[in-house]
Amino acid sequence: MRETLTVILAGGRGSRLEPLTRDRAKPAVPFGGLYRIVDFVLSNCLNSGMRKILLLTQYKAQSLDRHINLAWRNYFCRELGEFIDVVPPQQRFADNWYQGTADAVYQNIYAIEREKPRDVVILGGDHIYKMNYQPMIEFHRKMDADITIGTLRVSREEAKQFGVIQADVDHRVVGFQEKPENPISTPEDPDAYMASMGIYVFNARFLYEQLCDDATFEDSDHDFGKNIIPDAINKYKVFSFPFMDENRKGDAYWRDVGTIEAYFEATMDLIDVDPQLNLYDNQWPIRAHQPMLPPPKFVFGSEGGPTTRRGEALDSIVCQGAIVSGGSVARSVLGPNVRINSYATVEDCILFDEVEVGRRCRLRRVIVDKGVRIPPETEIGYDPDADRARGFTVTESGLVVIARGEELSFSPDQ
Ligand code: ADQ
Ligand code: ADP
Repeated sequence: MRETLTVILAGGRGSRLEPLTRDRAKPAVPFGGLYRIVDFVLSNCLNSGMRKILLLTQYKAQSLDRHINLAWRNYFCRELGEFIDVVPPQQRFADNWYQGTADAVYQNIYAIEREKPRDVVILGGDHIYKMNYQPMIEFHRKMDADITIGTLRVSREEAKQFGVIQADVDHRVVGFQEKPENPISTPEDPDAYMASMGIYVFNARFLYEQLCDDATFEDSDHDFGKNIIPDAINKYKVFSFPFMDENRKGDAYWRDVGTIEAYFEATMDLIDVDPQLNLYDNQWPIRAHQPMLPPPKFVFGSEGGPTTRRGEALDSIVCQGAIVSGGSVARSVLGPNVRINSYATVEDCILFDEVEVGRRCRLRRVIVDKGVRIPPETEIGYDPDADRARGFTVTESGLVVIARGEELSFSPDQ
């Protein structure tokens, strides 16, 4: 592992996650109450023993940068050759910012070479999964591969959004389609498709050569999925490493939370009684920034009488500092310092840090960004047209997203 350098691509714009990515990069978007999306890949790195990390950022990196400093810097010891460096675009070779993902790596080629790694592992910064990368690196070395691509079985519909791989019985990649209209299935099952997880192990020297070559091609997008991988298939040794769940002996859990719907579904997966991605597994801890906050508290409600509401949360995740006072929460995730007031009902919601839900509010299938105060007696998630008219983002399935700084002045103040 000491001969491995890890590069995490954390510069995705995340436009399909708007408005959650309005002020922050996609890897910095909160997930599961306590975490940021990037904490999953970083926890995987740490748990796999990968301790030389370059995190390449691009858009709106301030929140991400601060998070890395608060949550991650202390796990790495420079004296032992370990580091996590957040690298903004270098603009060394060009006036513009990074073009594709390969360009992002190319612009940092000196920082990579300086470490003299044997292999370079390239990972996306915005997927939710638990994976030990060691077996993949060992497989790459055993096969004497130039590139090894992490892959996963998906359905036809899903396959269209990913790179799709065709491999022979020895896992040698013989075909690759980037986000194809007509994906090609695996030979053994016409309903199964092998998707690229966008994670790669490269032989370091081979990577330098490919990036330098690609940089000279003017008509290239300078992207791994669009250029580097498809161009390498027939010329070099490219292998597929299928990512499996060793405990469940089947397909592993991996989610691209690139859209609001996918983000919501993956969050709801955490609430399952027996979740496929278990956060309570101390064999594979997912680390996060844990501010010093008091424990969550549940209060019976301030007024007596027959209509008194218990403060309760069922099938939910509730973070430190939250107070549920006389309100009822179900199938939801409450971030740190959230307040739920009396007679409010919150169902199938995701509330980020410091959201306050006023008395008698009714919220259903709503995602609320950091610090938003919902005035008393507000109803959200019951009438999509009304929600759109208030300026909220409403998805096709009726999920409502309330952005940070949204003025909620349509309801009487109490
Ligand atoms: P996409 O996810 O569409 O497909 P892309 O948008 O290039 O690929 O993002 C890959 C990763 O790089 C993301 O983590 C993103 O945040 C980051 N990123 C994008 N541009 C960047 C830049 N200029 N600088 C730094 N980071 C950047 C890719 C592959 C597919 C594969 C999917 C799996 O191309 O073949 O199936 O990932 O999600
Ligand atoms: P996060 O919510 O991800 O922790 P921060 O609170 O650090 O992010 O904010 C990220 C960036 O967005 C900062 O540069 C901050 O100044 C900016 N920002 C915060 N709130 C707003 C807002 N309401 N409108 C515009 N920019 C904002």
